[in-house]
Amino acid sequence: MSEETLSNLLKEDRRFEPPAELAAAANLKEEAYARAAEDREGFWAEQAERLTWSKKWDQVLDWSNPPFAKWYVGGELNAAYNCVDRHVEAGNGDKVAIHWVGEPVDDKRSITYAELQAEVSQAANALTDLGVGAGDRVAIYMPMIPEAIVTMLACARIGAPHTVVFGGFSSDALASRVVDCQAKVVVTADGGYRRGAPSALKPAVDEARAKAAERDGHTVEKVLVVKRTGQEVDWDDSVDVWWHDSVAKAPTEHQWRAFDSEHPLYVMYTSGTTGKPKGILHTTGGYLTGCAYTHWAVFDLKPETDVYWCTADIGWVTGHSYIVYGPLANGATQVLYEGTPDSPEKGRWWQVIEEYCVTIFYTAPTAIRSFMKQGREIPDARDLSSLRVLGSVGEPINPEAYVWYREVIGGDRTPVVDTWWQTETGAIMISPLPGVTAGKPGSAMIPIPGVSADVVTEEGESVPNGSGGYLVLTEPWPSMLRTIWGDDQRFKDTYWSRYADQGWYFAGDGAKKDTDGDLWVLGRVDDVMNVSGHRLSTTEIESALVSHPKVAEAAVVGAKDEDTGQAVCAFVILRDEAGDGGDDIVEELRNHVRKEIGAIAKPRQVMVVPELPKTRSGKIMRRLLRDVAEHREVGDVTTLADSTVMDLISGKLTSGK
Ligand code: 6R9
Repeated sequence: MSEETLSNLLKEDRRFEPPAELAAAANLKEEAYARAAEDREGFWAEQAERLTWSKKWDQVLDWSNPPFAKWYVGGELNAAYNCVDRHVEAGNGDKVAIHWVGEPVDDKRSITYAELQAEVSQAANALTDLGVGAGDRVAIYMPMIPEAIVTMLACARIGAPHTVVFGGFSSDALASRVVDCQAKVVVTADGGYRRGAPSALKPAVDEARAKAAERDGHTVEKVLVVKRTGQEVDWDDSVDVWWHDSVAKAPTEHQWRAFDSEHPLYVMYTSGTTGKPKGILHTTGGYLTGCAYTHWAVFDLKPETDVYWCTADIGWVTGHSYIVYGPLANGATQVLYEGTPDSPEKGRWWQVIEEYCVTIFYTAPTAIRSFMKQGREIPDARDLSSLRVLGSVGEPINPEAYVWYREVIGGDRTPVVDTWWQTETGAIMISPLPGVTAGKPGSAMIPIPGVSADVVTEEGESVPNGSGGYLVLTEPWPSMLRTIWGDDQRFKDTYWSRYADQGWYFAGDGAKKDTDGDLWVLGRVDDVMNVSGHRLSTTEIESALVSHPKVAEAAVVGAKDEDTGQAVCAFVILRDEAGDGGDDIVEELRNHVRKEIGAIAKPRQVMVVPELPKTRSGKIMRRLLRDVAEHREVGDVTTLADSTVMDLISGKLTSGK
């Protein structure tokens, strides 16, 4: 990354100091950095004290067989007890754990910790009756309804690792995950709601079960089904069991037992660009410690007064760590939202924030950009003054979106925490602290206390400030993945082989240090382009495009080019008010990038499109755009949130309009 491009990205040079009141009462203060650096293990031992252990650990970290870590060795605990029962025992049984907001507008329900305890106990009893024991795997394929969380916690309670498969995935994707982790039971619903209409889930489970049996000889023994939409479903009495016939009738008391700190908690499959999905394994004590600590520190959570809302789907790691395990371990009150952001009206999210007086809000840049596109009148019509901390996750947040988020949603008052982490890291690793850090739009800033990261060259040299390289984590951390399910070798090869001599974790992201030493995550290394020998970040060019007043969203890919190795190809969505952008829109945008970053970054092509292909977690699937840019047949679209988007894009481009 050259000095010139770096300084361009930093053009937005405002810094946002933490509000004085928030800083004064902040959960984590500046001293924490030094404290953690002095005695890492001591610091992590203190964080583990947030949990209730049935048996205390003998050793904080066993790193004698890297990269296979053991945290809180010898300790025992139950994750569900920590997320539910202990809050009831502490006298908070009547406190709301979940304000569930269903998609049909009046479908809502508030669930207290005591109610959650009863439901989780019922589900634990029912799963036990279905033959699920400690160590057995349970696949969960459900909409965003409370039963999904209840099922996850019930699994944790009986020591059965869950694997949640996003409800938008195909039966094929479900089958491959079920087979990979040899799931004994699948928990699902007849269907869920999408933009007001019921959409079926159970048929995909039936298909997946058949595929698993035919192709791989794997038998799913039972399918537990929540009646959500009431739509017709095929039924096999020997396999299928209704939730209302089993869970709802089971005893509301269940005796939990403690599990070893390293007992597997769940397997989460990452979408992976190609090949077989990777089953990321998280275990109990370290993972829960990481979630509880970061949720408390990064969002400055005050469980007595805050109302927290994370808009992720539970089929994604963010839903696991920051809807289920972090917030519930901390005894928070949170909103759980079933629907899409703009259904039945564009301002639905802002209405929910107003209604529940949400104080902490956590979402993805892609959502923020789509709201920018709709214009500020929509959020301005709502009272959002309850908000005090805003979070961002999933991809780099471009400075324009950061500033809009802060000003329009946060009333120019709230800190924005840009949180970098991965399925593999289990919890937030790099982020500002809302009461400590002077926020810089676009930068995830520095590792949080207890985490050690660096940006290094191919050879493993730490890069000086002002330069870019690869992001690595240089010390083990409690919520780190333990392996790839069933594939220790792939675990070593993927994350630990590139810097094997140093023993560092290779994150697969490019990053740079600015002149202050703050970190800017640039995106996956495979998203870094090389144009005429210059390294260019897709994000940087996207950011330049989005800073143009007519552009709502942009995705950039590097396409093969005879002359320059790779060439910059941009796909843009225009803002509603820009209409078709005018005849010269393409030239206007190419020149805009030239002006913003430099001639080297000027796109070879700019294509105006109606939509961009995204996964459900909001990541743009650049691989598909690269197929378009390189005139190939478009590859596998099964992990797209909306698989028709590619047809829309191709149609638009061939019609030339
Ligand atoms: C939590 C989650 C991980 C990848 C990661 C990086 C990108 C996530 C980011 C970010 C820049 C941030 N990413 N947060 N990039 N700034 N704040 O997203 O997990 O789905 O496994 O994705 O997402 O590229 O490597 P996961």
